[in-house]
Amino acid sequence: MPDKKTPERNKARRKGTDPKDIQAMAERVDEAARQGQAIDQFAAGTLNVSDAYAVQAASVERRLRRGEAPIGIKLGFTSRAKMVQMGVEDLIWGRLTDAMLVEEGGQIDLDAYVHPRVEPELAFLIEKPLTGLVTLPQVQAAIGAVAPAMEIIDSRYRDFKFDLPSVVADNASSSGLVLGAWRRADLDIANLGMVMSLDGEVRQVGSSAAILGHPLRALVAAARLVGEAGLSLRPGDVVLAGAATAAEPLRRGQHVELRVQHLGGAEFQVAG
Ligand code: OOG
Ligand code: MG
Repeated sequence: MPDKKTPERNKARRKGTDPKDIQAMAERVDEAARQGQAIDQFAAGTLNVSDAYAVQAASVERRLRRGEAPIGIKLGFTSRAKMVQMGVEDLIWGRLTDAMLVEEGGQIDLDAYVHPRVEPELAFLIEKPLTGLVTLPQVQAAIGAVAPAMEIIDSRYRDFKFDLPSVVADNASSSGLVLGAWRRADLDIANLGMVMSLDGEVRQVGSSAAILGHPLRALVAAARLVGEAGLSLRPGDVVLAGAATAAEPLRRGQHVELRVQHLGGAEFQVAG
């Protein structure tokens, strides 16, 4: 459609990205994920954070149109270790779909990814709706279960390097998740030891306390962030709380295992 806007109206327009550009950027990150091909991050200043979330939503919408189903959300940069590793200072969130689920004990193929890394997390299962400003007791009452989890992150950007808007647009590097067994969240999870091993060698050691000082705070943050987006955490949703330690690059043939104190563990294999 021809643009009939007067210069005055153009000037009055909210400063931001054109919806057509949002769709084009969404296609770019989505195609990179689909093909496991690295792309350049968006040039500094081309995208603000709120438009980056619009790109994220549009890119995940493309997945849903291909038949994927939403299963929940993930948080990013909830620990100091992750912020330092990636040089990013703000909490972010991304959207998870069923196609990202990797069977516990199962196998992944590196060809499907750009340069995947794995990180130790906790997952929560939402039992009651949660959105907006909520308290820790409200969060506690809304959780059905907790599980040890590993996230497989795979930034679509070259060299795994990005600024905040770029990583938000790329769905917070969401790529895969491995869930251990769920158990009722009736134990104290404030400070659980977490050990991640690659081929039997301990590579990352941390505590659930590294996640915002208490992993339940990740759910307080998740409720606030989805609330700001006009959304809600719904019963049945999975929430990944964010990594407790830095992430480890994955290599062919590797066996990856996470053990979490009192919660058990999860493992998977990288095909050779
Ligand atoms: C962004 C995602 C961060 C976490 O757990 O902190 C994240 C990235 O590091 O590529 O998933
Ligand atoms: Mg993560």
